[in-house]
Parts: sequence; C-alpha cells; structure tokens
Amino acid sequence: MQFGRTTLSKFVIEHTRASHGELGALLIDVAAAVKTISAMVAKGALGGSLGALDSTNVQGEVQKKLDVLTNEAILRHCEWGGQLAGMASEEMDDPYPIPAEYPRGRYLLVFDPLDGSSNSDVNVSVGTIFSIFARSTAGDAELGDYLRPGSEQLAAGYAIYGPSTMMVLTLGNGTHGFTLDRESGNFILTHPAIRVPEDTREFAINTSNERFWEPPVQRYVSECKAGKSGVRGADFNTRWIASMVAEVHRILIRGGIFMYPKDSKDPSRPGRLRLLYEANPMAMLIEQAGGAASTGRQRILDVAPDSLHQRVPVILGSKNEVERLERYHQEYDTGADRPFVSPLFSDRSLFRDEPRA
Ligand code: AFP
Repeated sequence: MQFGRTTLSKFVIEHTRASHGELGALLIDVAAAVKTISAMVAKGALGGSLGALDSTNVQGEVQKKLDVLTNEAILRHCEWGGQLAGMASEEMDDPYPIPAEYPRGRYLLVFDPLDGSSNSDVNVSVGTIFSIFARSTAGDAELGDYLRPGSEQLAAGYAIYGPSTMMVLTLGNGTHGFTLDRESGNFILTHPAIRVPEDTREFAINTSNERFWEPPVQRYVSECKAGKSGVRGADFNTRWIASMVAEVHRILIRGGIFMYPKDSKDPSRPGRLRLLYEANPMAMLIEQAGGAASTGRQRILDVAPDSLHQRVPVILGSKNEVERLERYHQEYDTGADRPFVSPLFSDRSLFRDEPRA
C-alpha cells in the first residue's frame, strides 16, 4: 500500500504551482501516456504489436509497429489539454500542430516515443524520452521555436519499461525517480534527488565501431581495457544494452560513462543520437544529478540546433570520466597527446606508464 507516499502528480503540482502551473498538467498527461505505453509494451507478443512495418521514419530507419503506436499514444494524450503550442517526435518528419478544435498553450513537447525499439522484439528494456520548452506566448509553434539549446529546457525526463516501469524527471531542481504502482496506477517517488557517482569503473560503448572512432576515444577505451596493467591502474567493466534509456538509468543509479561518439562510419552523420529528443533531455537529467554531458568538445546543453532531427556525439555520466575524455579530445585537437599515442615515442616517452590518479 503506498498511501501517504509522494505521487508524481503531487510532486509536479507542488513544484510547478508558482512559476509554471500549466506545466504540471502537461506532465500529468505525459505520465498518462507512459502508463498506456507501459501496458502496450508489457503485453509483448500477446498485444499483436511486435514486429516491423514496411515504412521508414525520417531517420531512414525501419519503423516498428510500437514506434507508431507509442507515438500516437503521446499525441492523443497530450494534444487536447490546452498546454501545448506544438509537438515534435523522432517518428514524425515535421512538427505536429495542435488540432484546431483544441486550445493552445505556451509549451513545446519533444519526444522519442520508444527509444531502443529495436530491442522490443527481444524483450529488453526500452523507454520514452521527452523534453519540454516554453514559448513566450501561446499560439501555434513555428520550427524555430524547437531549435533552441538544451539549456533552455524547462523539464526533461524518461520512462523506462523494464521489470518495473519508472519515470525519471527533472524540473531543473534535481533528478527524481518515480516507480509505477500498478495496483493504484500512481507513480510513487522512490528515488528522490538522484546523484551520479563522480567516479566509475564501468563504460558503455558499441565496440564494434572501434575502427571508426576518433583517436581520443580509441585512447580512452584502450586505457579502460588495459585495466590494472595500464595507465589507469584499475580494471574496468563494460556494458552495452543498445537502449539509451537503460544505459542512462544504470548510470544515474550506480555511475558509469556512456559513449556514442562521432565516428567515420557515416561521415554525413556527426553521431547516431538525436540532439533534441535524446541527447538534450538525458544531458539535463545527468547534469541535474551531478554528472556531465558532452559532445567531447562541447557541453551538450550548449549546442545550438540547426535542424529538428540533428545528431550529435554523446558522452555522458560520471563527471570525472567525462572530463577526462574531454581532456583527451582537447589534447588530440592541439597535438598535445602525441607523446602518449605515437608508437615512436611510447617506449622512450618521458611519461612513464605509471598509474595516474
Ligand atoms: P533504436 O531506437 O533504433 O533501437 O536505437 C536505439 C538507440 O538510439 C539508443 O537507444 C542506443 O543507445 C543506440 O541507438 C544503440 O545503437 P547501436 O544499435 O548502434 O548500438
């Protein structure tokens, strides 16, 4: 029985009443959409919604049935409330205007309805990621209203559909986790004020792309793999779930570093992950929990978007590890890393391979 515990509704109303009263109502609609999606995903094969469609999204990716169904769920739950000026989604080429029959508000909701959906057929945790901005006035949003740096987000969060369904949310006042109590249908505050440990010995990256990474990433990962016998003087562990929500959730709970860096696999793409509805919301959640989120050369929340589905390199998690990898990028860009990485100098380097702090 969860009577008396803080529910998500109580939390968001209390924390938005003064400045953004309508924001609370919008977040409660998002939570309602998450409950619908949680039920959809939990049915698995019994729901008839697994498998792929013969359509592709704007990313050129084959759409799963659940990609489309979950996108619809969020649109239907959020379009009518009167808080929104528009919505944008990974699954829609262009922003979604609020239908004429509904009132408009000042907020913009940007989302990835089912992140990790390529895992949905194999029963691995997937999630929904969302980001909320405010406009200065109500009325219909224009494309430029969506192309704002992540530092202007009012709120961000994700739902993770795992053994339990959780929502993790920030309103700019820390990062807080809520667990769905299926008996009452309430999200209960179970993880208040989450903090990411500043150090870690766990890294997450898709190592099949190693030959395409830039040298600073190759250097960082090879040092982690060298473990006790290398410059780090400690063994590392690795994880790769191929579901960003699951990786970020693990990092919020026990630390770690997640990397989907720039690679030369497809030079037209500066990374795989999308800025507006994956990198930005996750970066806000991680920073609000004391972690760091970078492209390797820039704070993610400072990136000025130039298109709705823009991709960026993503390095986020335990602050000290993210800062180390940023330093490696800087040393690479300035040439200062040559004594470390050039085989010519490695035997005669002035810098012995003693473990550095
Ligand atoms: P899907 O939503 O297409 O499954 O992609 C998931 C994702 O965007 C992110 O959640 C993962 O971290 C990343 O892609 C996995 O990418 P790889 O399949 O290249 O490892």
